[in-house]
Amino acid sequence: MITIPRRHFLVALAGTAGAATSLRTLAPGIARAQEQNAQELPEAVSWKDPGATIVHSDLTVETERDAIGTSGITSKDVLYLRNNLPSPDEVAVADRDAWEVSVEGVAEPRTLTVGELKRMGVETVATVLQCSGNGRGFFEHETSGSQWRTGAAGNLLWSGVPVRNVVEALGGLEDGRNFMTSTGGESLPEGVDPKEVVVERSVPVEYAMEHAILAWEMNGEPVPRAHGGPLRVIVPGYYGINNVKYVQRVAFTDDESDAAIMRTGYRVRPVGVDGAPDQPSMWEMKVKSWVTRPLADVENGTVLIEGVAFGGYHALDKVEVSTDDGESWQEARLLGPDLGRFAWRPFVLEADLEPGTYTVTSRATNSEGTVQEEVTEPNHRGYDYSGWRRLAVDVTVV
Ligand SMILES: Nc1nc2c(c(=O)[nH]1)N[C@H]1C(S)=C(S)[C@@H](COP(=O)(O)O)O[C@H]1N2
Ligand SMILES: [Mo]
Repeated sequence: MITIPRRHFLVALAGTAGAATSLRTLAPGIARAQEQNAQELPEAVSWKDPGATIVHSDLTVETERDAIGTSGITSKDVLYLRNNLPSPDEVAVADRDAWEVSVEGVAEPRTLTVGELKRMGVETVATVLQCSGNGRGFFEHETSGSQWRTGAAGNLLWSGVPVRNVVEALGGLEDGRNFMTSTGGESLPEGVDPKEVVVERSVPVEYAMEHAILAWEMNGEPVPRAHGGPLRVIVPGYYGINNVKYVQRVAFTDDESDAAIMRTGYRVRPVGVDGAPDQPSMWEMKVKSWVTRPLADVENGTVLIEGVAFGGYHALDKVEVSTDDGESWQEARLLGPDLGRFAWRPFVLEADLEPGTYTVTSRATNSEGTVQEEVTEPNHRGYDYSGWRRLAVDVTVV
């Protein structure tokens, strides 16, 4: 049996999925994965582009690596989907302005409609939305959960009211409120302890007061139901899970939520160790980048090597590209407008390449001077693989 190094397998997979390659020419594992990818888009997101997405399950859809373009904003048609539970049904979001959210832990706690929130102020922010498990498929240890490669991330424009405006309108925070705890509006399965299944996340209150918004618009349209409409919490710079969709309760609390998804879930810990509240929570994102194109063979001459880069919690400073597996690096050119600290930036390096095979990768640096890691140490749940070595792609120039 021929063993393909895992990275090459993944690259081959990314490059062939969606293409009309004969299944017979592929290794059995790749063919199997391709058959899985041929699964139809779930009904809730049937409007997405089937050629640009990989369906992992009814609740999880990934963006194809080369479907991220160079314009900087991710279209909803290709954006990944990650649901823990089915979204509230259509009826619940039919009248968007009537959707209600209860606000607690303020001087005058109240239930507000989206219509009322829209009169409290508006702000627009561009953010990377990235699942904690993005890159899980690059870890070598066995991990449960979707084996995402690069496609559980997008860069979106969100409009909504700053959390601070809402707090001010309701008389300010009560004393001792250390966290903003947001609860998703899904109906929970019966016969299960709600604390075990509810999507409820806490983030530090000072950060929420500075940066979080309650968003009703995404990329110039009402937030699609599958992506959290009518109302979604956006915590720029924080991992996807903190961006609670169809939010029905925003509570300023003394302590972090005791829901499983906060208490033991999304905790970074060594392989084999159980989740516990004293381990780091998946809050601030790391500096990261990856090459998106080319993934298939290219003609020799000038080759445009494209990708995306972001600073995570901090702003992006620069991104470099290597065509020799990390031996040497050249600074890439950032494309388009700078959409701020929390956005990603497409990049390009115009490389003159002779025929041959090149191991191409990228490495970003944030405004604090932190350089994207070469290798991500294993963690139990396989969170955020960001190591540039395994994110590399092999490009054949003919
Ligand atoms: N209410 C609710 N919010 C949620 C989730 C969910 O299942 N329910 N999933 C979280 C996770 S794990 C991620 S990565 C992002 C995914 O957002 P998207 O489906 O819009 O891409 O939403 C987060 N917010
Ligand atoms: Mo996620």
